Amino acid sequence: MNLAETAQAAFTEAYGTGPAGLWAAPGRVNLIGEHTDYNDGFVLPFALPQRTVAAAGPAPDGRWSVCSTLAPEPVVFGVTEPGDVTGWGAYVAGIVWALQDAGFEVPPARIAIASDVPLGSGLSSSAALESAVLTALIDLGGLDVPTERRPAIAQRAENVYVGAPTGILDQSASIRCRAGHALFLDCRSYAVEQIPFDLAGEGLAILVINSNAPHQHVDGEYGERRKSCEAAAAALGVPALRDVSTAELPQALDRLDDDVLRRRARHIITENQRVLDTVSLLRSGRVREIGPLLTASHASMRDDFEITVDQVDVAVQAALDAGAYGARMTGGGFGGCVLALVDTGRADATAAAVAAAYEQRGFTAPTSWVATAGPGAARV
Ligand code: GAF
Repeated sequence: MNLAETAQAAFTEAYGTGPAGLWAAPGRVNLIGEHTDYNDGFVLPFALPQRTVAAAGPAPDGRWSVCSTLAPEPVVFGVTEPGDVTGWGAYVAGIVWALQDAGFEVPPARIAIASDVPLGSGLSSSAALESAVLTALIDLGGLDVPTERRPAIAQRAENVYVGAPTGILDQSASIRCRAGHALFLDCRSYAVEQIPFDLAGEGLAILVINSNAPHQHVDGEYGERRKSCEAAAAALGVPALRDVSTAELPQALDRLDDDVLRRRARHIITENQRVLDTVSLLRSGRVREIGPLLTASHASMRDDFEITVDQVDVAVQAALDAGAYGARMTGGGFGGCVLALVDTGRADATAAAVAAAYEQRGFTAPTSWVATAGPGAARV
């Protein structure tokens, strides 16, 4: 059974009837631009082929029910406020709440979820869930919600209902990415440019390496980073760190008297520039040349933003030693995945080199695969 069939079967099993339709939304890899989103900056994700499928149909009881292949007993809720539904169902209840809060009449629905986005690996499994449910409810209700508004609604579900202070990157990637493209997003204006990202044509591949490191202190550390960035922007008298250019960096650093704030700010300011530089290179087809930018991004996350762990640092170094053009952690940090830009023919050898480095260190074995840029959220 493929994923859509699995979701359909889960729906029928839970509710005793078939769904009205199936909607899918992908996880993502962020090529570059980490923690820049909540600083009003730039990001460059692409959608993974791995996705979350929501089988959905109208609910005669006027409420919302959601189950999944991992949790077959439906979570059921009526009109809802933040705090009512907790656990994984909060991501779904949050979408219903955020849509209603934005003024839309959300159709009561029964939903069943199936997903092959790895959970807790920094590949946006929660945004994939939110985006699949959001797209399903919008279509079921015939709601007029323009695509460019949708990520902010899903983000609000996560920020206010779930209580995670995340930016707009993941939901934008899941909803707005296109197959064969990376999404250049301005997180202040929400303007996007679809950047052609055909690596196979260049003889290149993005190898994704799941460090399989246990996520630790993710929520608290994420919130801390966000607060530090806001404190640095306030101290510099700008609305957000996006408003400081790399040319202004030396003076900005001089004006910050706290070493931690200085390093946090330096990561964001230089990372925004690396996104812009990566986009320029990709626009002119110079794909291999983005490698050093990826590696510099990793060093900045490791040394200045301090969000990496040993497993991801070892994976990056092993990939580079095996000949990768560049490598970096992707996602929020404290575990998760690394991406490496490699010649297509070197993907297996690079994965093997990382696995060997892990074995030598006694780490849990990594999981690696070549990622291609898939489509954004849509009806299946
Ligand atoms: C997580 C968050 F959800 C995103 O908003 C973003 O900040 C990312 O970490 C880091 O770039 O995925």
